[in-house]
Amino acid sequence: AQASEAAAPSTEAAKKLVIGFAQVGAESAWRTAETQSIKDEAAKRGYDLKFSDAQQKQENQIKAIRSFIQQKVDAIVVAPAVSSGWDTVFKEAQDAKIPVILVDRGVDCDPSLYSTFIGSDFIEEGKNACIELAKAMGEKGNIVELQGSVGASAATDRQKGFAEELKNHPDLKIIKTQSGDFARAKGKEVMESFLKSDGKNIQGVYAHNDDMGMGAIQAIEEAGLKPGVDIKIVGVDGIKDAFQAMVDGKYNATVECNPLLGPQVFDAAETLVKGGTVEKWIKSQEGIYPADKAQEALPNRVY
Ligand code: GYE
Repeated sequence: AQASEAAAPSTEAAKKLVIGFAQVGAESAWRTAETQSIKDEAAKRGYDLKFSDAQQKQENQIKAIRSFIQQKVDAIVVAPAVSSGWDTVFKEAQDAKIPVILVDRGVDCDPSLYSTFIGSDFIEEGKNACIELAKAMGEKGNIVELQGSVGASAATDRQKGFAEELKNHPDLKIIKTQSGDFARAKGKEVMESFLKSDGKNIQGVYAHNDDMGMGAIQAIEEAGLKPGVDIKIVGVDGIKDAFQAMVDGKYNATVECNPLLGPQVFDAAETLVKGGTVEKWIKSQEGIYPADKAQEALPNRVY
């Protein structure tokens, strides 16, 4: 008995973790970078990563989580497509004693049903986006908003933060707002419809992510206007394409949101599997990049 007791800790330490990751999909360059970060880090640590792509559907994520529970994984990582509707399945994970780690988007369920949220302060990002857009627009004019996926915390809170900050800018106004689903093609489509109905009245675009901002650039150019000049554009994420567009004079600022969360996610998983506790919100550190900082920053961008 003594020998096996002595051996237990090292066996435990050497045990390779089995982790289930219920990803949302692949709608943006940001999300592709996040998936890569998590896969790379899992490989580096020798984990067995069970990866599921939900194609933007919460029901697929719930199915994936149930299958992870059945397979008795050590921990479940979820990037929640939407913020509501998680109580039942998270309770099932809890009953099976499997920790649930939320990555990049939040939920509105009972907080005791998950271990931690690892990600950004979207309200702060929305406020910063507003400050940057106000500067680019000279504190004056009409804004159209390209919202992220309906019901996603990243969209709800980016909208909220921007709207709060907007109160400090009396000559700026949002005249249209619609979801472009965090995707480039959809962002372009929505921007086209905004230009059709309000063309000459639009001085600014607030895109909840850079991919939709890139779509807006295309729509504005096709309408014979100059993006970044005739119509100012600010987005969130900090993808390489946004930096290139700023260098090209077509984009005015990006508010960074860090997708490279693999190391933090698995540090938390290891602690939780060992029975330890982690912060309820492990917040990302991120920068703000107006166009005049783009040239210098571009070579160092990794996503
Ligand atoms: O900003 C966007 C994406 O949830 C923070 O989702 C994430 C957002 C990110 O597809 O590009």
